[in-house]
Amino acid sequence: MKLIHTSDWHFGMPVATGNYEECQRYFLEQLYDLIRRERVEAVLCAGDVYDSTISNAEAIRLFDEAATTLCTELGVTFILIAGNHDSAARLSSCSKLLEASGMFVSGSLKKDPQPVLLDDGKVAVYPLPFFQRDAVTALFPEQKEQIRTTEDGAKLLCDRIRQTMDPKRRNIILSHSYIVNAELSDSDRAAKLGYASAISKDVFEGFDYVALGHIHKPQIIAPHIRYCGCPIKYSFGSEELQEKGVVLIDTDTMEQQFIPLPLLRDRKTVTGTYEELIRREDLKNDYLRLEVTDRYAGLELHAELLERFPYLLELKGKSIAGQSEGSSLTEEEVRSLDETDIMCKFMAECFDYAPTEEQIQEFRRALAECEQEDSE
Ligand SMILES: [Mn+2]
Repeated sequence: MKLIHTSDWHFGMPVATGNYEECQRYFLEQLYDLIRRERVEAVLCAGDVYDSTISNAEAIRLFDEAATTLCTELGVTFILIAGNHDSAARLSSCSKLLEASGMFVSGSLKKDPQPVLLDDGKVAVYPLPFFQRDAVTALFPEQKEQIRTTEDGAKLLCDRIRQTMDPKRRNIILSHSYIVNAELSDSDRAAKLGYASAISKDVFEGFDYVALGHIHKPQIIAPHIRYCGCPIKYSFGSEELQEKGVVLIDTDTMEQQFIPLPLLRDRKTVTGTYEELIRREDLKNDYLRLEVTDRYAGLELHAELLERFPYLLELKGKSIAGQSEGSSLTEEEVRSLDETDIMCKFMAECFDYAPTEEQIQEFRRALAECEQEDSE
């Protein structure tokens, strides 16, 4: 049978020009076409269906429509796990009831996840929703001492699956996790903060295929372990050059194929003079970061360019005298700065002036208040 591995839809993600709903709808249409064309029988979504744990009404409606189309109209089995962006409880609401319709949702972590059997039992799909170490120690308090990291937890859970799994089946695991040395994109916000919870690919030994979610760049970790990546270009930088799509798997041969899917809107960083940029008719439908080399990036220029390029998200102008060329920062630089440094750089970049001493004091007061609230 054929199945599709997808992940990180991030329904409800906001963007300066609104949200990505029309792009996500376009992706779903491509997905449905592929399912019909290839006679796909199951769709596996490895987490982050939603962008937020408190998803908005539009995002819920979109997910509702997608799930209904997949299970009812196209008749596929839809298996999904919660990612770190999803609310495990909300996502898995009515999950027992939904199983009758061919939808299998795994929200919070289970001691012994039961597989979803497909193709008359020839294929078993084990759902391993996103978790951190604490979730595993809560399930196995007697082994708390041995479970020191997220990786220890993942290994324990996979060991338990391995004990009962039938090697005659094609055993597939769905996991929302950060594998050591996976390559990140700028839209991997949460993953960047989660270096500590990275796990080794070796915990998945013995599975025939590991369908990963969490990291937005499609990539092969080992021949049978891969990230399909998110279906839309959610950030600038390296993600601009990535191909987006899904992975098609034939469980008879275990052959995998990355199927690139066309995007409604591409995402581009374009540098040029004002005259060069305004003549670019080809950029009207894309998400843009424009770098104008011969003008300052003021509100007026921004408004003018936005009229021409409705999906303009970022604008950079030439830097003012005395400032170093190019005011953007690398990630390492950001990590070496404290909050006040970052705020000063932000002000300099957006408004072309450094904050006054009074503004800095005000900022520190506000920051202290937030920290106070956080610790309460
Ligand atoms: Mn994600």
